[in-house]
Amino acid sequence: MQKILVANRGEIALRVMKTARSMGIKTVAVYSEADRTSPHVTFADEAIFLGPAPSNQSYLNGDLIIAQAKACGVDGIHPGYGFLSENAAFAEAVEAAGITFIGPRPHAISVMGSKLAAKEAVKSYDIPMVPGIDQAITDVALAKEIADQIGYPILIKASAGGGGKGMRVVENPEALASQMNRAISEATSAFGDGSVFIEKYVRSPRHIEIQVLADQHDHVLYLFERECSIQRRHQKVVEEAPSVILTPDLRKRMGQAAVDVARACQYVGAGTGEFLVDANHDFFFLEMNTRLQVEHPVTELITGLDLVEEQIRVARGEPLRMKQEDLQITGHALELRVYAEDPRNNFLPSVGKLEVYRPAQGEGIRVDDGYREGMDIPIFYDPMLAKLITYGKTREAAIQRMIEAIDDYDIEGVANTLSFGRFVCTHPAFVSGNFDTHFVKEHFTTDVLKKDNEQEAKVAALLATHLYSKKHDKLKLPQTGHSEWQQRRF
Ligand code: MV4
Repeated sequence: MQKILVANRGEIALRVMKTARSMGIKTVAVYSEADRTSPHVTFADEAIFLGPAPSNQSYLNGDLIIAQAKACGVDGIHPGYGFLSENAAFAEAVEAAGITFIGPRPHAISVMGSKLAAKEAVKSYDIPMVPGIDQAITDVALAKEIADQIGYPILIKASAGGGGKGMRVVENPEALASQMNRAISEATSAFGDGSVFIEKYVRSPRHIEIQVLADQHDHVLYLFERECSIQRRHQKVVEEAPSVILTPDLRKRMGQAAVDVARACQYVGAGTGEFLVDANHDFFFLEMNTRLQVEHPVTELITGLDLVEEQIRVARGEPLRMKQEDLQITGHALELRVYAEDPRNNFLPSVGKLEVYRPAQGEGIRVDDGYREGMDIPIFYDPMLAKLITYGKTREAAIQRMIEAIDDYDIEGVANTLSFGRFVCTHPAFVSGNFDTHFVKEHFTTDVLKKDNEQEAKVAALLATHLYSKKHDKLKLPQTGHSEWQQRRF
């Protein structure tokens, strides 16, 4: 593979190109009107203009991207995450154009893109799943029967859903009919597919995902877990590896389950099995993400692997160079997603100019970002500004580094979630490791940041007074009537 086009923007496009370059592979960027001056464009060996800022006229235009890739002699396309990364038709069209899609086969993408198809595919393996049905259901009477068997509370989910869209908790039989009808109409309008199914609702789960890596020669490895329970409305905020709740035995069982999921769809490349873990430490497979995930760096830091390099090697047909026994967890890594959103104002997206932008740096700190000081943050895309990743020998050390890095990070001009990240990393429940997917809802109010603000304002006022009086002393003229300045000069 001589030349790779990255069909993405921002931090992930840059991150993929850095590895490609380190492997001696030429890089091609694509960009929209809004991204003309972006680092991913200036970094690349070649850059192709796609069109206007809106994604459907640029980064989602698969046909245009493939045509341009062919025209400039690209032999691999890396889709990053989001955009076309989990689009089976795109992966298919890339292959049909004689270009290698750096990711799984279209079959795996489409099977795992449907939750019901995914359940069907893993049926013959012994993978723990939440009690529920694996068929779409529209009949309320039948749903009532099934719900009675499963036992309340139940959860209605959309088969085509993602990010919690179309999910509804039903606490009792009386609420079932109306919730089902709402879920069906929501799924129809959001995904064009009204298929819903029913599961037992796990009340306070932790969200643990397992990274897998598979080659084209039937080898599948698990690269341990990421703890992703710290979310706000299905948007991840802090991720970490390893998880405090996994014992070596549970890690092995979940790892094996994720490997089986990958085998069930003939997976190739880097993928992620999503699981819920309940208070009894029972785990349930939910779904598989068939892309490189935003939070992959924490896995890289604890395993020492470069996941993009592994993706490229596997796509070239190379067998994996390591065995499961060769892999181990070293240290602890945290990732904070820094969003251009205002945590003091209900996380309202904040656009504008990055007047000041100085990322934290230092030992044990990695920043994956795609913006520079002076740039405008476009409104058209995901609001993530940067990923602040810290590493330490222990969880405590990684958390301490994160707090220091947050304090070192300088962003002005655009409201951002650094302060929210600080709130999480200093919260006793997070520090103790005793939290679940309800952490943000349970512990965060805007007031906690306002208190932080008040505290900072007090410190600033004290400091200002102190500096003022110090300066004042110095400026006092000596009794002689000659200032120090005069004495030195004459
Ligand atoms: C669940 C669940 C409880 N019980 N399924 C949300 C997104 C989707 N990927 C799966 N989700 C959930 N599925 C059952 N049977 C709770 C969630 C859930 C959740 C999962 C992971 C991380 C954060 C979450 C927040 C709320 C609900």
